[in-house]
Amino acid sequence: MIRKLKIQHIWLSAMFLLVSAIPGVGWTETVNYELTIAQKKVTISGTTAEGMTLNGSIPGPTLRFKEGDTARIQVHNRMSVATSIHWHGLLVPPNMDGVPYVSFPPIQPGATFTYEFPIRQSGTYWYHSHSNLQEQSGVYGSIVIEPQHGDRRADSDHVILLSDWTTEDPHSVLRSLKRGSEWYALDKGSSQSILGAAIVGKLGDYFVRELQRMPAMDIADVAYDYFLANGQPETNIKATGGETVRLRIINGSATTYFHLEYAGGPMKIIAADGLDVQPIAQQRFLISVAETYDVLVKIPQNGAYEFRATAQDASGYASVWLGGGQRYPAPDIPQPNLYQNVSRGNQAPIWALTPNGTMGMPDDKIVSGKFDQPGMMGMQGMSMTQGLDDTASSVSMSMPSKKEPAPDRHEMAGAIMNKTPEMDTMKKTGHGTPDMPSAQHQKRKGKKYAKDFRFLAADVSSRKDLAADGMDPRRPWAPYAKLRALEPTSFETDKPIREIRLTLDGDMERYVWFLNNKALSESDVIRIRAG
Ligand SMILES: [Cu+2]
Repeated sequence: MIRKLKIQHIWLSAMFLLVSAIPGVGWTETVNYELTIAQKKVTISGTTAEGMTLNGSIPGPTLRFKEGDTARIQVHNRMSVATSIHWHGLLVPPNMDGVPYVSFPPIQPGATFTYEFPIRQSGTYWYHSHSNLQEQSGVYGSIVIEPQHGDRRADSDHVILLSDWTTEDPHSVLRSLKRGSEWYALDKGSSQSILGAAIVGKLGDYFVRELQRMPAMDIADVAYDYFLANGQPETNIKATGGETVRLRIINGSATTYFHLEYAGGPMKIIAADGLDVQPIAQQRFLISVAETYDVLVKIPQNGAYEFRATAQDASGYASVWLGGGQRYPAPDIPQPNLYQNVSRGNQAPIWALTPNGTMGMPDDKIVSGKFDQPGMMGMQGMSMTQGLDDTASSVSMSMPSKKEPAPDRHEMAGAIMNKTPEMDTMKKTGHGTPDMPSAQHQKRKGKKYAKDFRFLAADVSSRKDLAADGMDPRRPWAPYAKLRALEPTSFETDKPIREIRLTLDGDMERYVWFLNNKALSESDVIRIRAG
């Protein structure tokens, strides 16, 4: 009898241990959502266009969960075309990832698909259609996951979902891009000419670029009608003076990078892509497509202060006013000086004309597709950082429209926070300071020059205030180099390291993209071995 009791006791303890070891078990809750995707006419600032809505609106609803919950989301397709929803950044089983033809068959017109998966993380994420160009048409929304044990860092918590909006059919946008014309550049005033280069004193850079047979540089390829925050070019968030507000900023745009700034003071970044980071204060920083940042801002005692997301090409912006009363706008961001060549110091490889030059390995190896060279790093005595740096540089040079910073070397976002000698020079040369709200504001609309036939009206040289990306602290790169994880993330040192080279390249005229000299459509899987 005693013996039996003891066994029972051990059995129960084992059960208890097992149950507490599985996160979520014991307090798991199934959270249900229904999303209906439909084709609908959408009016933004008085302009109506064909859109795709989630539960009747753009963006779709914010899906809220708590870590440990089970998500059960029914997606109804009320459109005439197949669709899908992908949960960006969520750790889900492969068949719930929502990538059509890869993880599941697309959701056919009239059909319903039920996603069900455990919520194994917390933070700010988003979801979007993974079919054709539906994301550009409006099929996206935000995901907020509370941590298991709560978070008391802010008095209130708001999502700011940024996006870009064109009244043009996205397929016609893609056709224009593939045609390689200057249509959008003329439309938004980023076209270039030899005369314009002379006006801004960059004739040298102009000729170098022409010699490289490179098309005129641009920051963004599409001219948008509007940039949106939570579906509107301008919106309000209720906030009280003295409050600390957590803004969950999501870049749900199709192609636009944004400079973010809050007129009420610096933003403290506390999380990036859903993961908590060591907090850093930033006055202005760049958010790339599909990224999320959580920031804390302090609301000043009186007034409405603008949170502004300016498209990187400075063709327009979205505004969110925090608080009420007198309005304090965020400052304008200077237009990009597209005539200025990006520094070529450590980017020499990309200017070479052979694969050998661009990829740093013999041509015959590249031709035969032997990119994967285990142990190459050791042979060349390259450090991990150098490798990363070079990769980042070649990405930024071969695709100027999607610029990634080379960590450390070009990163200048911090300069804006602490006044530097360079900023004094800037003042002397007549540039404004970043913290001075200017009286004249950029128009919110992206397109504005297409109907203006004045000589050079659409040329970069006719813009008043120009600044080069990464070289002028008023146009900083993304803050990656400054972000630090809360826990160590480096590789275990006793594991063998295998380097796989991926060279991203593109033909900007034809708008086709390459991985290791092969068109994206021809690229194969990358095989890796366990361990
Ligand atoms: Cu995504």
